[in-house]
Amino acid sequence: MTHSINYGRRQFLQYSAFGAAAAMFPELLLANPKSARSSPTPGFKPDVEIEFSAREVFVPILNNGSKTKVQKYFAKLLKGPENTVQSFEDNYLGPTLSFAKGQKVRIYFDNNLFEHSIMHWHGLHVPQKSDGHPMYSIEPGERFVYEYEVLNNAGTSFYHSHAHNLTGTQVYFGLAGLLKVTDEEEKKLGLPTGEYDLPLVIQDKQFNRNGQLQYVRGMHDRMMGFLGDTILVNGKPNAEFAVKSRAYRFRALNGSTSRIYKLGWDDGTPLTAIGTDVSLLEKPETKPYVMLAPGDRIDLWLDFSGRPVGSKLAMYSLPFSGTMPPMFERMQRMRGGGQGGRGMMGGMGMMSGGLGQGEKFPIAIFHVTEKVGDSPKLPVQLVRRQRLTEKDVDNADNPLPIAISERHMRPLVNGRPFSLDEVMEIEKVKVGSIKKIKIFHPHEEHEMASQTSGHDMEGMDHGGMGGRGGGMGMRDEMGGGMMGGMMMAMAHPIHLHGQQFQVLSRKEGHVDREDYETVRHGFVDSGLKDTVLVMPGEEVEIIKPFQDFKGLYLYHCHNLEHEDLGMMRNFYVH
Ligand SMILES: [Cu+2]
Repeated sequence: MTHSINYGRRQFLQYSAFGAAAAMFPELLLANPKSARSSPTPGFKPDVEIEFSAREVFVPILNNGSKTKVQKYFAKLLKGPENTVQSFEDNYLGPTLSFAKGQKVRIYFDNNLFEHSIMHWHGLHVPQKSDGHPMYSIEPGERFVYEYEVLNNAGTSFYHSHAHNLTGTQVYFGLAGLLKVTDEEEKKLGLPTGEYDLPLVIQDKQFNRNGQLQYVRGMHDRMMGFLGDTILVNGKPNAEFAVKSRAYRFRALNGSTSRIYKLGWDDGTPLTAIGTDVSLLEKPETKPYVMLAPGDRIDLWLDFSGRPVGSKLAMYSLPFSGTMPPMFERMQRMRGGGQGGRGMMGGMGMMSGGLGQGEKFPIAIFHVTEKVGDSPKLPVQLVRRQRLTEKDVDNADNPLPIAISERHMRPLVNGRPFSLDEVMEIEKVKVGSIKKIKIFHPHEEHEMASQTSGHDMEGMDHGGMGGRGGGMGMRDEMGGGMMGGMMMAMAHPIHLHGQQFQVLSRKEGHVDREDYETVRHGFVDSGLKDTVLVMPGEEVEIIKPFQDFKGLYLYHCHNLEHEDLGMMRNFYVH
């Protein structure tokens, strides 16, 4: 028993003691949420107006003549600068949007799917009604109108489906696209633009023999997360970029539902990050590799200056371990791994694909095809940010909890499953405040169950797993649904809607030292973020402002299978 475990448990009991029974907020449930926004606000004068629709189409993804059924966002620019919408033919990815800070944006979303849907602006700080909360999911044939001012600084965000219970499915089948924000501060830096500013949207898919997408096949896939065996970059397999001998900005987005990437060059050359999630960094950071969890973005400065024409560099997802339960990782190794490989476990239908979490595989090849004389220089200083400290928060000694636990094979946050409009005391936040939030894993669940039964914390009735390695035997993995504790032994990318946060501290959990060493140097925690990867047992403290807007803002696991299982809650900003 380590100090950190005791600490986590004590904290959790403390929270549950003052946590009142979950309360419903009828005033939040609008008389009819679906009609919340079906027409534009007369007083809102947009600089940019875009008509979005989502529908099923067939596009060529694999280079074998087949076409794959996908769900795709289409966009038509009604008003605004011409470069606002960049669409892709023959691709399932939604158009890349380019917004400028200060622009007022109105978006019409027409749902032409055969199921409900709603769009979420991941990373943007927007009013609650325009955030794409699943309570606003609209039915086929319906329209939703978003209106917001771009408050964000320059950075890389994205947009994707946040449909109630269908987020993972719809994102997997294609409903996502990149969103860039520019501002004056960024323009002065002379960073690469135009053809030298490229997306690197990374996703893993599973295709059947007919070239059709396959998604989760059962509870195991949902719990452990879906892993496809085909890696797509910008919607295509076997990605290769023809580049000139100069510097580029690549905006890497992990658009996978569950796969974590560890980006690095095959030859050991370090990587330089200039931005994370929603914002540029204060200074470039050079890392041996960078970790990219589902929902994360990292802006990379890739400099091919001095590389001879004809040279090729391979970017890989490098091997790592410790993000999955040890038994799961052992089975992956037993299976033999390798892209497309299917061993014992694959044959038993235990794994979603032939490519395990943390295995090494290529992401993209960069082929230097042209020599050019000049290249922009990497700025020493990027942007100036006022870093928030514990002095800025009003709850330094009493952080808001985000506790990761599970019950009956369902992952939970703060002990409760998702509910569209339910808020606990600990989830109420005064608008304008700046809060410290602690993301952690409570332990000794059975004890907590006895002490919190009848209160608002569920999910503590899986006895004695103690997380990673503690009594997790073959029986848990293999024996008919006895997978209790597995969620606690997994890494979870925790995403908070609304305003961006900064990471204050990480306290290592119970991941083996050797395993943690395979990921440790890849966290870029210095920038403003909206998603943070929390390793098993790890305690991550963040500082998040809740300014400008009232209403319900989600916080959830961005492992989208977990999200759809209900690993999501609301903060009520009031
Ligand atoms: Cu999760």
